[in-house]
Amino acid sequence: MQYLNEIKSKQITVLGLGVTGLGIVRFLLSQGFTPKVVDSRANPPGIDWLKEHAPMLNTHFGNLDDAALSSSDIIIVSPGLSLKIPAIAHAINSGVEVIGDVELFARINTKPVVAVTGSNGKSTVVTLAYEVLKEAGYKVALGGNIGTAVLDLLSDDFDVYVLELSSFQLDTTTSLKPISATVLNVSEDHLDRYDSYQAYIDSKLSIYNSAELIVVNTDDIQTYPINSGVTPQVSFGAQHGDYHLAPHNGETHFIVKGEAFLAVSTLAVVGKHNYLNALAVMALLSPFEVNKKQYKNALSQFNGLAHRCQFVAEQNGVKYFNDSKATNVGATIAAIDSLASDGENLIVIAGGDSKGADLNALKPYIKQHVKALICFGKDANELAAITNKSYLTNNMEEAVTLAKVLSRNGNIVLLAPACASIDMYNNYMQRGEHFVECVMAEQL
Ligand code: UMA
Ligand code: ADP
Repeated sequence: MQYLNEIKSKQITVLGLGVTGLGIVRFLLSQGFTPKVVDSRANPPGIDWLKEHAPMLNTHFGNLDDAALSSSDIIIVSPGLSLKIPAIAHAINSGVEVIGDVELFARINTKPVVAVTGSNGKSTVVTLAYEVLKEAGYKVALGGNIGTAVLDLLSDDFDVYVLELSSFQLDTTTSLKPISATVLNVSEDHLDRYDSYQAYIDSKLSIYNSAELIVVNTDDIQTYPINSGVTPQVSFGAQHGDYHLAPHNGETHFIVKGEAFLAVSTLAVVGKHNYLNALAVMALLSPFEVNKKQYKNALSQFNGLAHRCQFVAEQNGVKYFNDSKATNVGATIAAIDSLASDGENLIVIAGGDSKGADLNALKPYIKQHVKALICFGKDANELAAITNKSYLTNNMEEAVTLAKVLSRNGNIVLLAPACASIDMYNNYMQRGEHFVECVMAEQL
């Protein structure tokens, strides 16, 4: 913790008091620091914790322009805040060092880190990697964008950290040296925060800076580092790469460096995207000692995460799936791809805040596999305009009722919004739970 000694006398501001901010405050307090705590909201989520556990800290809740940010030496900023916010940009221009919680973690941590970013599949991959490492006997910590602030995890007890990193977190991180790192895939997301799609991609690719092993996706050229350099690379992909899929003894297998390793049916979760996620895990964990039996156990016990293509119920021969976590176009395409069968068997419920994405990429998938696209939420009109199979509704209740009317025996009703939920819900979990409630409500 030598770095902490170096900054003992510095004026530190924790900017943002959500999950990340609380993690930073707790960590700094445990190390004897008394940071100033700032949030632009009058009542930030962590305010009650702070009042109870650290009432002595200097705070400012409200307009950031009045927070005197430029008088700090170091600001540790939460990922939900853009560095372009004028008060933050002004502080940076005044010479204040602005870093994220992952950067502070990286400056202190001495244990190996497996780092995962990408537009889709991050939480699935980090959770499966965590389960595999645990099965292999490692003491492993799982955190980052998946929901646990990294500084809440810092401890000598762990052998390895598996971290999900968002582009927002990568934007404020420069010192991380992962033992292995991947950009799983890239498709449009968060364009309300970046100046261009390329800026978003560049942010993702920064995960490779200083990585010891780079894991790329042969199906997505955008996941390759811009400067290939000398860092060792391994690859995964559906048909090509060190880790790929191929038939063996009449069944599709995970192929590891030319050898059939395990049948894909070993994995409890289905869908081609999940087979790719499992390949990514194998590539990322190649620096670790994990045998076939340990993989078999972990893969067969992994039932997937809630709100990701989750089966809800079957009613009158119609199956209902909740993929509320499909908050961008790429995830909705993956869900349609993995649930579609011959003909237009899907009724898709979608909409919300598209975050500035181009929704047209959905068109061929809707054309081929979707019987009806039921839209609601902020960008419903824009979404409905991509096909003549669309219906506009006002809310989830209306959307599910209409789906029940339109569906026939053998159809699948899929909530896969291609949009964020924040226009109508607190988060994607609440949206998914509401969908399940509506599905289970009085049957037609
Ligand atoms: N906010 C303010 N004023 C402030 C601080 C925050 O208005 O002063 C707003 C932000 O604009 C944002 C919200 O509060 O709308 C939450 O921001 P935050 O930075 O306080 O978020 P945390 O609670 O710290 O949670 C963050 C991640 N959230 C974001 O990046 C928006 C969580 O990922 C992550 O689990 C957590 O840190 C721990 O690492 C969530 C997420 O939605 C799941 N991530 C995005 C995604 O996956 O697409 C990137
Ligand atoms: P993230 O943490 O990147 O949001 P999740 O594992 O939570 O990823 O999955 C988010 C959404 O993306 C879900 O709708 C899921 O079905 C879909 N998904 C999961 N893996 C992939 C993948 N490899 N490619 C495309 N979509 C995926």
